[in-house]
Amino acid sequence: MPRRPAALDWGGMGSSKSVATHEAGAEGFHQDPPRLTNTFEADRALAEALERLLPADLHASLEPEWRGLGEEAAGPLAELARRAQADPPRHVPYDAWGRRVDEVVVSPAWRELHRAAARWGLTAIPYERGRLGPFARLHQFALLDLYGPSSAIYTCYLAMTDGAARTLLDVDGGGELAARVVPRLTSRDPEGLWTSGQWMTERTGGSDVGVTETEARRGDDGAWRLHGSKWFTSAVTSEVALTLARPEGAAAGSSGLSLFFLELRDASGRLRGIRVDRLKDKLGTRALPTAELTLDGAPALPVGGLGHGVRKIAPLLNVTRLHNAINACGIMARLLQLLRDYAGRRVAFGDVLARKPLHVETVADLQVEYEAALSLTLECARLYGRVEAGEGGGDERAALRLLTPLAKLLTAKQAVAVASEALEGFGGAGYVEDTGLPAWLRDAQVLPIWEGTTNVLSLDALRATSREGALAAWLGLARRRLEALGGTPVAGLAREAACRLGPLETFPERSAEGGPAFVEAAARRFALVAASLAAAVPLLEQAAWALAQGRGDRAAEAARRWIAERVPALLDPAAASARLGASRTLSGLGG
Ligand code: MFK
Repeated sequence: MPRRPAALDWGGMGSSKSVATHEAGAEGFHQDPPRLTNTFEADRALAEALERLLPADLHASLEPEWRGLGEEAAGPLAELARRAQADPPRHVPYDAWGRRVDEVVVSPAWRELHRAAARWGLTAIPYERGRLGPFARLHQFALLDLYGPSSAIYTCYLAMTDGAARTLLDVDGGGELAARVVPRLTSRDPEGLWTSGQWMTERTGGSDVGVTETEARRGDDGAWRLHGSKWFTSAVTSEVALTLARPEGAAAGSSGLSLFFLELRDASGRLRGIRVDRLKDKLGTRALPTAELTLDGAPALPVGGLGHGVRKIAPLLNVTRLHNAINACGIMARLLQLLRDYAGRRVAFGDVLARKPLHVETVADLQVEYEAALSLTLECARLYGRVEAGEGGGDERAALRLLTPLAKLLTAKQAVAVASEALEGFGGAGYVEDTGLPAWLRDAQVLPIWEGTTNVLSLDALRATSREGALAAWLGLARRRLEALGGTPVAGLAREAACRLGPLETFPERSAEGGPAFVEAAARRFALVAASLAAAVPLLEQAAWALAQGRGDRAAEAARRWIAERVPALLDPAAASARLGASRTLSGLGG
């Protein structure tokens, strides 16, 4: 049997598997499909990052969980995800006797994925403070990286549930509501875990939430009821939801909005003042029920008093954005695993793809994308865990505020690009539905859209920079960490990365000279450069660690390629100003 060449050993710890060839039986040629094995054991980048980031004793105690979930993800969970995607949710508006019931029927497999999430503690871990301290988010994110690609995007429920728990604790910390609901949202009991929706998008827009039209009216009994409609509500089978509404008479704009909590059903399971108008017919995430809703007197409770709804729901946004990032990582990891396996099976031009230099080169480039995405996302998880445990200083909190939108926007774009290239790596099979491969591209495409588009997040990064001093805080931390790599084999690369931080630092000041239109037009470039450099810092640390531990030069090569080839350059204000003028002409959107 031919051996897999070293160049394709980038990812797998168990890559000694022999290479199968195609079979040519009585029916003629047919291809050997890609196969999954333990997804944790196949992911060296994840395993080594966790080894570096966690104390040895904690790492040793948690590794069996990652290995266990990696085994489940390769087998039973992947099968549940396949069944959930093949049996999408249905809206049943009326029962057989004409009564409006608005049931959303999901597949049994979907419910099993919920139970598995509870068993693995996927929304519980960050709130079990005593157990893992500042490392809780890292453990949770490692598990999500493994569970996500075998969940048919059940992770959407988990993201919003985690975000709702965080928001209730932040906004209603000592209150009765948080005390009653958070334990349900963070339960490990498969039958007791509640999930939460996050209803923000209305017909007026998903980005410009300040124009929300839903009204909150207070009845004579003092209770609040919501009237309006919500245009995209994922996870509509959840028990509870957080949403925004404008109390009657409140000011226009986002500060006049209030944050409300809803329990969706009464004791008999019927929706309370909520009508499901229809389920969305989406490009991807087809196992996930996403509905249009009418709120017709839905009972709701204000969270943390009235007003400043957007500010109050922000913790939820920040949590779900980080979940988005780890989902993006999961998709990339899974496709790389499948590609590597397939490359050992698929023969073309007389040899397996694994020995075709151009194929090897292509897969290696995708691995660089994944390692950068994972480094940045785990960096956020590390910081978030420290902040939640009260160990992160003000600088770390501010840096996290910036890195959160950056991680979301960068990794989402990477996931779409990697999914597209990976499908190409399977040739025609990547374009055929019953291989299951096209779903990856469809699902990846939601990642840059929901929870803030790339442009909205670029503007959020600027907001965090100008209002919250987040850029300065992160730059300070990044410089110190790059300096600490002096004397290691990656010192030269660290110096190069540090040099590229300079233009970022002066960007806000320089761009302000160009006026508000220029600042806005340059925001995406700024965000992509900052995100790429934010990924470079932990990538370099990982590389230095791997070399020091004798783990080979995989991580160093990923860091080298990332910094040399993938970090874009900032435009200087004069060039960018000229570019904005040219963009108006080029786009046909005004001279
Ligand atoms: C697999 C993973 C799945 C993930 C789950 C997917 C489920 C899908 C469900 C959805 O897609 S729900 C819809 C998601 N919608 C968004 O993400 C909204 C996108 N739009 C924005 O993020 C806008 O930037 C925003 C609505 C926040 C703009 O609002 P405003 O009110 O016009 O902006 P403003 O005035 O700057 O912000 C109001 C306050 O919130 C300010 O605080 P102050 O009142 O103290 O001045 C901001 O600093 C604060 N704020 C805004 N964003 C923040 C934030 N604070 C912290 N973090 C943030 N990210």
